[in-house]
Amino acid sequence: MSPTNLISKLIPEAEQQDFSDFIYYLTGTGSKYLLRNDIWLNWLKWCRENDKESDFAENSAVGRFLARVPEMLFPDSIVLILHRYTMARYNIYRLSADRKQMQKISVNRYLDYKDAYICDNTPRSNRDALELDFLPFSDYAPTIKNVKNVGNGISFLNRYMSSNLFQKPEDWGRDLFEFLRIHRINGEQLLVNPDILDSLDDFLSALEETIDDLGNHDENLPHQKLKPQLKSRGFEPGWGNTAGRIRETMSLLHALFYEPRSADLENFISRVPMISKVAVLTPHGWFAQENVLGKPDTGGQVIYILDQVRALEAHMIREFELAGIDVTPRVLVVTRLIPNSGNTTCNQPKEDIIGTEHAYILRIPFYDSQGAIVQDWVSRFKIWPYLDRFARDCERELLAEFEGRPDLIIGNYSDGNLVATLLSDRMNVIQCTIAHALEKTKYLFSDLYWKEMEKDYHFSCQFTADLLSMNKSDFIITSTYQEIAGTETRFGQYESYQFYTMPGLYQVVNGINLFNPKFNVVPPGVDEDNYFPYTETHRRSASQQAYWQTRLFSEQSGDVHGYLENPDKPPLFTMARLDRIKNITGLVEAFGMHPELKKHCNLVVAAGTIHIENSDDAEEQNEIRRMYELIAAHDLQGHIRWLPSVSKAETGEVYRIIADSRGMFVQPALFEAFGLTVLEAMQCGLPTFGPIFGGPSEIIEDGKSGYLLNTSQPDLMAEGIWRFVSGFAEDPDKWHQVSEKGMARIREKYTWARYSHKLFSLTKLYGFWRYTESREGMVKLDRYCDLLYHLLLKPRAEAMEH
Ligand code: UDP
Ligand code: LCN
Repeated sequence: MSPTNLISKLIPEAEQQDFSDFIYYLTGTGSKYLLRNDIWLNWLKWCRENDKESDFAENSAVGRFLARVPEMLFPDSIVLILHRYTMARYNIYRLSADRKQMQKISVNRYLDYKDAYICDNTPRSNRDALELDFLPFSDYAPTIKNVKNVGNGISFLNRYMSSNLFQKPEDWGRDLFEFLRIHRINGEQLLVNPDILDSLDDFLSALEETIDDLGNHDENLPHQKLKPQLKSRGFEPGWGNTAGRIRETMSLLHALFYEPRSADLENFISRVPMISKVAVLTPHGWFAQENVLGKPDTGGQVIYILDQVRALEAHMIREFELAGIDVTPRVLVVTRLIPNSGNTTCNQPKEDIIGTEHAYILRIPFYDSQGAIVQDWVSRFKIWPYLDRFARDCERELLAEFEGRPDLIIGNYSDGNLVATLLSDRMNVIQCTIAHALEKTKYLFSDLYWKEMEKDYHFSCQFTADLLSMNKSDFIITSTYQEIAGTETRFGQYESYQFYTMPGLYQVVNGINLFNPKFNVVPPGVDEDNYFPYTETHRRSASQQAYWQTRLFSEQSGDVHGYLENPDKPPLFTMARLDRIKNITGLVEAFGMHPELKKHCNLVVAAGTIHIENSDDAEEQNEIRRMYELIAAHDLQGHIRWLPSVSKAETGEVYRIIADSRGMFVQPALFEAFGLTVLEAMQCGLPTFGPIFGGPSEIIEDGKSGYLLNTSQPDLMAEGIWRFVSGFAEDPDKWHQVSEKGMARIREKYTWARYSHKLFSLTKLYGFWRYTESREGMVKLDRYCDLLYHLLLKPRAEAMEH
């Protein structure tokens, strides 16, 4: 039976000719493969050229269909269309050469086409490819049904476990009781004395009596005074620091056993002091507290982790205080020791983290295959051969430093997540994954053209490591929802791992289940001591202000390029690493090509270095060259200042000075996984522009708390900025409105206090889940991942060294 022709179902008859004409137009562009942005820009162009009415592009059936097409492939005379009919769900269509027949094809078939088409030598049906499929392991875990709930796994799991507690009290109630009975910190028994309370029934009657008794005490009575009485009943410390809090915690637990509501489990479990030792893995190194900016891969991740560690420690200190126990929390950031580390401290085995009491950086060297310590910095793309040994060394060091196992292992970025996975396996410790940036979405076509890119990027190792850690980790936190499942019209970063092919290596037909409750959105915050509104003048330092006022706009200095003819014009400011993806040169070009922008604004750039000989990174050197070319080509002298990167502690004041001059912050990246600078600038009160590609599209509410730009082309970017700047003339208050809304947005959604509360709740809830869930599925997944690690990833990584 031939497959059904779906064209009439998808495109109404009245628009079928437009659809056909547009596809014909696309085939005429000569592209083999188009992604969403190009498809959409071509569509807008086609509509203009064909005099379509203004709303046709967006509102016609063809427009609505195309808005949901992330990829089109043009093999021979047919067209393959990936249609994302709702978030994270797809149909794939094959359109016949006459564009009249549209038939569904399977994911396997689609990947075969891609293989065959991209690699001319691959046979059309690439049945030889290794097929990776993680879907069968999904059967062992509950799955979220509604895509709107993706990223809020904690609520789902709460509901699931609470209803189990209610419906199967004999199993789940016992599990919860056992979970509490085994609870110890640093060898000290907490909550329940297992010798006194050895059955669930005894425990529940003791709980009821104690709740009643506690009601007779002053609620502020300290725990110490109640200790003997509680102990005699079988209750150990950890319930609270006062009679009132102990009673509250016990009542929450009591309600869980008798009339559980979904929030009770999270409320109760988040009070249980379970975590005191946290290991944070970030192996690729160049991780320190000063002078580490400038390497291509030491940006936001370092800042994020240092702020995170401070927030986690502060949270644990407060938690132990409220629980009425005397425990010192410990957080260790484990990274690579680099003997040749310039003016940084990356060659020191240990470094205390400023602003904490007991957190420190622990550095462990990489060893090569001959057993010698690797002396120099190694790019994150080339560190794969060292990680297996590094993980083993970490295990030993962590056991020694913590005098036992950690309670939580947090991985960062692909390398840290892989090491966290290996450690979590060996030590049987709960694992949290944080991607920061999944390079697969950053580097377009990096799966299809992996072979060409392998020499520099080694994506075969990186994407395999990503698959392993995302599938194995207990929970994954992301900074935005779009990082997981994208937006109505754009791919999510994790979503891009659902199915893809790396021709000649493998085809992934189900790489990750986005509907697994392990996914949780937990956005980071900003360091509120450094980043505060420009209006809080009492907090600002006059001398720092004076210094940066001159440095930004007028100082003649050997490390600054350019001058401003009219320094009073509002500055467009940008600050980032000078690598390709940050697209600083795209902004310079946009500014240069737009006469009105040039007339009304100045451009101030803080990025990299102006001296090419000071850069040891090829990508950065290219960008430096391009900066000079653009400044000359667009005659920008008198309109631009280009400064080297700014040290972290100074960046807050820099944003504020720009805000004093009614300036704006522009983050022009081609793709930004999250974008800490966007948060920082908004928090300081700068109207902020960010790309529609990636995290900023979720941080900024377009037109309200900032503006989103299509950064793929300089003219589109310039137009977007000009729309706002030109609006000042009509509405002089506009700048203030956007500034206010931006600050409010960050205050509301992005704070480290909220972050740490959520992270610990997740750890505890998923800890309980790990304890109760059926291990059968996990064992099978472990075996599958073991094979992939030992037979595919490890040999590839080892081969890199030679
Ligand atoms: N940063 C800085 N000085 C600079 C450029 C950047 O201190 O000259 C900091 C910036 O304040 C932010 C981080 O580096 O905290 C960059 O993080 P983001 O998430 O924006 O990008 P990433 O570099 O991680 O891709
Ligand atoms: C890495 C990135 O590329 C940024 O987009 C993030 O903001 C940063 O890490 C912190 O998560």
